[in-house]
Amino acid sequence: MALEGLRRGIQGALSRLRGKRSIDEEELRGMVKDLRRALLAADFNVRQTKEITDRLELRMRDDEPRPGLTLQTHAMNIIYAELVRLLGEPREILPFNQRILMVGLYGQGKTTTTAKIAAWWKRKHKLEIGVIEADVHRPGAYAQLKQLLEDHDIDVYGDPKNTDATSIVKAGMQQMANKDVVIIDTAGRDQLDEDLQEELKQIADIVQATESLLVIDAQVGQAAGPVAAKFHELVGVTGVIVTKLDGTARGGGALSAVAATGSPIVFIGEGEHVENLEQFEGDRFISRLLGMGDIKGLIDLAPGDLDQEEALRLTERLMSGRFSINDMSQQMEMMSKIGTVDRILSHLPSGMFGGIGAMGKAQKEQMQSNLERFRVIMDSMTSKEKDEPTILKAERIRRIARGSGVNEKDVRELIAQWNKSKKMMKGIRGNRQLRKQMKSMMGDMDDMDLPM
Ligand SMILES: Nc1nc2c(ncn2[C@@H]2O[C@H](COP(=O)(O)OP(=O)(O)O)[C@@H](O)[C@H]2O)c(=O)[nH]1
Ligand SMILES: [Mg+2]
Repeated sequence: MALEGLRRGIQGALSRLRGKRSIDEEELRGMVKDLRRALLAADFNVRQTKEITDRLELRMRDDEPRPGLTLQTHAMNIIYAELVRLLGEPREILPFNQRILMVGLYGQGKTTTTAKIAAWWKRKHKLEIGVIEADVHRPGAYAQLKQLLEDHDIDVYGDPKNTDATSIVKAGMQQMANKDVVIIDTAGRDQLDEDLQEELKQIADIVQATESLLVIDAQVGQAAGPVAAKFHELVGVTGVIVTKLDGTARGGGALSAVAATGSPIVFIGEGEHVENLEQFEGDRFISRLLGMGDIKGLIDLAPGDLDQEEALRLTERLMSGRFSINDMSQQMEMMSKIGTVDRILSHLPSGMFGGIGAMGKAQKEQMQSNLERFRVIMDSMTSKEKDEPTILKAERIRRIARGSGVNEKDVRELIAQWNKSKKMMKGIRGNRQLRKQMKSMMGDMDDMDLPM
């Protein structure tokens, strides 16, 4: 996930408090220093860093932790609240009757993000979506956009031979007139120069955009603030997308600098692929960053045909104590719809699988391939067997193996996995703190007592 370094830095700072009931001056100063270093390394500016560390120091001295809360959790809650405050209020854009103008400097990820947003809404809402490629300065922009969206059933309009962006936009808007959403990708420059400004203004005039979304590469760090302010002046930015958060340790700078301009961050990009887009909400982002998990974000990753109610019900049932192979199968089904194990793990509380870091690449790949094989095996089980896996003895195992075309060993492996998952679920239930986290994540985030 993004900002891995910051996560480790904060966790390192907090680890000084592990198991402690009180803290002495020297330890407190050490912790504050660790936190300062982690924030600066993630490119938060000096003033913001000072604000956060000062508040932490003050509140660690003055605030009495709530009864039952460890000192470490207390400190984590303070850091959580401060970071969420820094990132500002979230804003969701609903994809109905929208004409969306994408703007930004050269190479920031505009074309990629145009495709990502179109695909995101298509996946979640099954709407009619059209995109227009109006970058006439970069040869191949149209082909790039078409290629990004080739499997997505989204109309792409462009005219690679035409060098007049405004006429492309006019024709495109006509062709896309009855779409629910039209997204217009524009050209960028190294600088926001006169020519580009003029072209953008003309396009904006034709489009009469309902939203103007600015795309900024996280790599630019603090400089994202002035860029956002400039574009805002020009076209009235209604939302910002910070891209390439996967590729830089310094993404905190871009996020916080944009938030400080008052333009809401609406999405973040975390990879080159069309599906590497996430809706941005500061509290959820920070919750994940701190290893508290983000169940709602996890569900966001899923396509529209994953019943969210069902997903929450399943999670609740898993937490309640019963756990059949049916439940495991459903859980796996849900996981595979959502995506790779990697993405799922980054949304779960870090205590859940003994910490994300504890799971190596090979292990993750193993889990992914198990998912696929297990599904085949489960198809050959009766519902009674799935309900009461303890009845699975040699003869049934043989039958299932034959029915699903695998070795008996594979079937036994599935049973072993079920046993392991069951134990893990038991472990989670037995872990009061983790249980509370799960509960608060599943409940309404608004009336959430800090998710600990
Ligand atoms: N790692 C990573 N690469 C990205 C992301 N978004 C875009 N890119 C890459 O950045 C480069 C420039 O992107 P592009 O969409 O062409 O930028 P544009 O000039 O603003 O349209 C391409 O190689 C993209 O694949 C992201 O979120 N993460
Ligand atoms: Mg482009």
